[in-house]
Amino acid sequence: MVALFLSDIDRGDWWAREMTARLPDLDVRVWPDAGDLADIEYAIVWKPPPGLLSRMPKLRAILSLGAGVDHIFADPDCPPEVPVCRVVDQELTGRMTEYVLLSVLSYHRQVPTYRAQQQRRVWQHQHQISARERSVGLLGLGVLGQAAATQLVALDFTVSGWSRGPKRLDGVHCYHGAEGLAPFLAASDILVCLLPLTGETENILDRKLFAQLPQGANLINVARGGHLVESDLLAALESGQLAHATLDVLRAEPPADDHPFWAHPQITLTPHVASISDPRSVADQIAENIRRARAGEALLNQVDPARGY
Ligand code: NDP
Ligand code: OXD
Repeated sequence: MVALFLSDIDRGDWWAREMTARLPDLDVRVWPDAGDLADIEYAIVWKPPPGLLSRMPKLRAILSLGAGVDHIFADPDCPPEVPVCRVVDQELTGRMTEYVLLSVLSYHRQVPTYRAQQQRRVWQHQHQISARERSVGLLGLGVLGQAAATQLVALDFTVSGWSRGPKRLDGVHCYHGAEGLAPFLAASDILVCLLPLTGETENILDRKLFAQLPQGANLINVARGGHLVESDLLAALESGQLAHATLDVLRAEPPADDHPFWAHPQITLTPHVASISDPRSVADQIAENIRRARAGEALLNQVDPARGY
């Protein structure tokens, strides 16, 4: 039983240890030491180089190292007959919820304004509204969007969410589909993007969308850089349509040295760390999927390639 582990951001030795602790007969080869690709039955991957997966004739499952699978479907030669599974994990969900709460609370309590004041040596109160008066909109009400929404409701924010299909969630104003987008945006002082990157959602964070938010809204993008039209964000910050943006993900990671986001006073960047998969918990479901694939059982968290998530 042979698995390939491939990621340029995760520690291969740690993952291999966690996998063989769960499946002692698994031969885990850490890329680029793959040996003969014809041996590989399971690919545990983050951003596999295009064309590589199609060179593994015995491949039985492609196991994403993250919740998103856009990095797999970006490969036009990804073998269509091989199931693709994503990560759904309590630890990963908890970390994302922490990041969203941190960023929302920072906007709610006007941290960017006070930081700017400090730089100018200004000691001045700003009027503070209550959480109930602050509306937070979540683009995407899946595993991560729902978890964040629940905690924001618990903090008494006014919370809305937007999804593809209809949803009912306690305390959350739920909108869906193209017709639900405009009323959802109009009710989002703070907009959090937690959508998967698909053909339908690419470039969704654009000038047209920003114009439908309340003036001076804040943006938190923790989904994918491909959702954001970067030049439209710069224009919206310049015009005051948006006050500030927190970006954990970018189209090119890391951005070029001369990228305007690095030094922009209204942009906070983090290096794609909102929620990193921890092998100590995520290896359980990857091992379970390998066991299931061997036994011919249905896999956990298999995605629909037609939907792209
Ligand atoms: P899910 O698949 O559970 O949820 C996706 C949500 O997006 C669903 O509510 C879905 O609607 C909605 N959606 C998808 N397409 C559309 C559309 N065209 N219009 C409206 N709504 C749509 O994903 P997760 O919550 O687990 O993860 C979301 C994303 O977060 C991942 O794909 C990944 O890119 C990103 N991520 C980023 C991390 C980071 O560290 N920055 C870490 C982990 C994930 P419906 O419910 O109707 O299907
Ligand atoms: C993920 C990510 O998709 O870390 O899990 O971006």
